Amino acid sequence: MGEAYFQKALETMPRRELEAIQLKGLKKTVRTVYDKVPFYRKKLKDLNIHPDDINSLDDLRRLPFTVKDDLRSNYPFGLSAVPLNEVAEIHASSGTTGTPTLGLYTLQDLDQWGDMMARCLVMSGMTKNDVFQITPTLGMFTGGFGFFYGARKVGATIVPASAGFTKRQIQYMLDFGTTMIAAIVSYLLRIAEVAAEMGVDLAKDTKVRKGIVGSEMWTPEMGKRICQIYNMDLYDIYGLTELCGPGVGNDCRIHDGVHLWEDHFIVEVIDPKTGEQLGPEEKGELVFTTIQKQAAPLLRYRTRDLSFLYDSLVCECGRTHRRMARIQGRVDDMIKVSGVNFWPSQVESVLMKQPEVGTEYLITITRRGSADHMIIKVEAKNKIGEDEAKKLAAKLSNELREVLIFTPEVIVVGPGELPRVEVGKAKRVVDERT
Ligand code: DLL
Repeated sequence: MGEAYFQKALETMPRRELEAIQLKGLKKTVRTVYDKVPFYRKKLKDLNIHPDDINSLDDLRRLPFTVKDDLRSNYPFGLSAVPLNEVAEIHASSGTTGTPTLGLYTLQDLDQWGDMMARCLVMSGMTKNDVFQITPTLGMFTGGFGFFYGARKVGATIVPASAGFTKRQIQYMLDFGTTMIAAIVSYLLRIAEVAAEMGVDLAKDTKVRKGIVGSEMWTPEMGKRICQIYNMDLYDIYGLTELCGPGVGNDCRIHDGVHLWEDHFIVEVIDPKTGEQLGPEEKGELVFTTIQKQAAPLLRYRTRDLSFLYDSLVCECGRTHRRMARIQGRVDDMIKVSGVNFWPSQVESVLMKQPEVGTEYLITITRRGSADHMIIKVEAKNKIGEDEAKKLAAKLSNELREVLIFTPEVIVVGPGELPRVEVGKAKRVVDERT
């Protein structure tokens, strides 16, 4: 059987055609926001840019950035380009503090979101024959609905379980014969624990063989563990509320980078400090310009997410849309301890390589006197004695020093001792210095 696509012509279109779509969409978007969104009109006028000045994709560089605070200060509808009676649905970011950032959609936006999601799901192996369990919340969070709209288009059997009630989730999997599951990454670990308590072996007793996950950073090492527990293939789906929700991109069966839907977004990578555009393979902050959205188009939206674009424009799967490396962290996640900068993903990679270690960890940064101090609490995979725990902690501390350059304090605790998250994203870093 050949490669399956949801929209073959669009997913495999020659780059030249793709770029023509991008230029047309860019011109239209700049024209729309200039005419309809006072915030952008002012910004463009201040920079002396008129929509007629956009003649090539290179002109993108001249456009102003949009940042999260612009969305907050224009909350709720200040950046909308359509009247409220054309907004068909509203979603909000999952953050628990501050003004939420919104996702606004016209009916056409919803339809296109469904298409992008369907492309991602088919890319992750979904067919009409799948029983698809959606474990992210179906509510203000974009996760649940995104998967729902996509799966509807593919025609799979949907189990819209939504978040939480883990025992019940597992029962649904068994009763309905779930074959594919969507989740926030850390929730698959929670399911695995509860399944073990219930005496359910996910690999043997369920039919779940495909997973599609995102919404938080995860390392390949963590992915490997999840695949083993479930005996499944795991796909990485990327997205954010401001752009549409999940479905901005997805990795294909080759599992080498996330294809970004370039007929809907123009992607750039910039140096987060200077705002300068970076080249392929250079790591920096992802910036997206929407080129099809009606309700809330965005120019050069700074995501704070860190990654790099692949140089190569060809992929064995036949898709021509550019790939990015999996998300490596967020600009704001970078932690500075005793003058050394690092990302939590570096810690996760080291921990998950150790077979004696479980999947839960918590990084706490405090001050001891005037110095920074980092404590990493990590669960052992199996019950562990005091001496053994100390030995393992010393080993981990040594391994971590190799990547962090300083020596963190490591405390190994027993399985199940660290707090769990049932609904929403895991919190793995606590900075007590601020
Ligand atoms: O988390 C949308 C989503 C739902 C994506 C379900 C995938 C699956 P927000 O709550 O607005 O939207 O959070 C967006 O989550 O800027 C990234 O920092 C992070 N993120 C999303 N997908 C991934 C991923 C949803 N695959 C923020 N890998 C983004 C790493 C991800 N981080």
